[in-house]
Amino acid sequence: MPPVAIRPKSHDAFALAQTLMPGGVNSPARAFGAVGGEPIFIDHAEGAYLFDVDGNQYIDYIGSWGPMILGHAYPPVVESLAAAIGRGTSYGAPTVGENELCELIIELVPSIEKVRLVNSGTEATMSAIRLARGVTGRDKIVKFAGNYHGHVDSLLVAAGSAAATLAVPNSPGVTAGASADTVVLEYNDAEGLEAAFAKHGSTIAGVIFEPVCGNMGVVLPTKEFLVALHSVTKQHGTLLICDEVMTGFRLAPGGAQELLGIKPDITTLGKIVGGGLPVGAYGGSAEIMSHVLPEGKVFQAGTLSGNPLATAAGATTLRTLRDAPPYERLEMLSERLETGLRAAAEKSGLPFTLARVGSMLTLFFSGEPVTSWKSAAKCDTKRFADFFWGMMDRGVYLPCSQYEALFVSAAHNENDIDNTIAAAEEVLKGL
Ligand code: KE4
Repeated sequence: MPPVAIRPKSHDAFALAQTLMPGGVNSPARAFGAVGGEPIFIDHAEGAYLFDVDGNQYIDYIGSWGPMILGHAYPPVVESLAAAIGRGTSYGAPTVGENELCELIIELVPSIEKVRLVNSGTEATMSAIRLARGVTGRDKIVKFAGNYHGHVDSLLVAAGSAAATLAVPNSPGVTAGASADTVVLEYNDAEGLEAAFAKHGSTIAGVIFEPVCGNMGVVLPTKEFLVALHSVTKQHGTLLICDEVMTGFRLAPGGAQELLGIKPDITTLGKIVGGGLPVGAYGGSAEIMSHVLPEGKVFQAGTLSGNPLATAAGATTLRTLRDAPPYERLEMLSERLETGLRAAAEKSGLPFTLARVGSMLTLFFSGEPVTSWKSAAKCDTKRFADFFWGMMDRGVYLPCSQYEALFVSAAHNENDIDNTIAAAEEVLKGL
């Protein structure tokens, strides 16, 4: 369904952007490829709202793809940046701000004793993979179809057929060599995992997984899958890498590992940890992290890692989540949204399933529960695109793909939720 409201300034900005940047964007997810139409250019944001360059206001459920758990332009974060910016923006030397952010991460994330700050979730997962290989001296890495860990060459691979598959690259430029040591399995397939380890166990350096998936839409792990992840990695001396870039500080102060009792060897973080500025992190036991240069020999570096502005925004965000936890409010608002969306979808008679964990939610246009990439791939993405634009034209900005999670923030209120539900009722009955 093409957008009804016209957005001339966004249209013009996008026309120019396409002459400057590939596809007119700096990250492909923003190009609206999955829903058609043209991306909307944002002028500013505040609390739960986005304002586009044509003056339209939207209730925001992207939250910058996760970071904005406290809402946009959260005053304490703005104040911390204002205080920091006059002191210089980057020194290339250690700062106490890095100590403060790392102390908060170690305090909040159960499995982390030592942590290294980087600049994105991709850098975090890339470094975690290298660390697992460096610690174990092994080459192979296991990942799961439908799990996204950033644009790391060895993780940009599609699942092949059969249980334990040597992956094939699914992006030009990713060489067969780069993905030769990547084994791709089915999420929530405990038996397939055990079979892969029976075959390759002694050569597997690490298993990386999303503890609650957000990148095929929200998919919860089964208990059996979590048990198998812990048992096979322990049994074979493989490191368990919990990718909490999206779930970290989102589902609980200690992320999905606190909520689900997961005990990873390495945790990767991003998004919320920077409060909307570029921060990623990876951490684990002091022993494992002692392998990272300059303490150990595993190389990793970054000019802007631990940047004073980013650590100020990140530390203020984590301090707020620790001292004034919004999780009860997030649960109340998110449950209200789930209940309303479920009722609206039921009233429409359309096939759907809905998955939610805390303030992460996905309405799937499929009558079959989504438990892995195989079932996720059966969704009616055309119908999702129509739903997306119908909501957008009613002032509700959803993630622009069926295979993403919607995020509720502490800045949303009951009125926002009820307006979202009312819009969904209108749109769904017209699909
Ligand atoms: P970044 O490099 O984009 O900071 O993080 C990569 C990453 C790693 N791990 C998980 C679980 C992630 O979800 C991500 C990034 N998430 C996507 C959206 N689902 C970012 C959006 C984008 O690519 O623009």
